[in-house]
Amino acid sequence: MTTTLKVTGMTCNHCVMAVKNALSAIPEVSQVEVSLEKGEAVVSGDVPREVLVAAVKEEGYEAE
Ligand SMILES: [Cu+2]
Repeated sequence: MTTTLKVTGMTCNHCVMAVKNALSAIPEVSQVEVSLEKGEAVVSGDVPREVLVAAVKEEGYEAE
């Protein structure tokens, strides 16, 4: 299962890494691609969208 999230608040590669690490830390997540240009995170893994959104928000960014 792949989930695409709109992530706002990312301004540089550090932000991208922070979001990527936060999502990767979820055990069920197998792969994460984060695009700064698109403001988007594509997450592979059987994880409810709310859990992914919560992880991004915990890192200080907005996701929907
Ligand atoms: Cu940054």
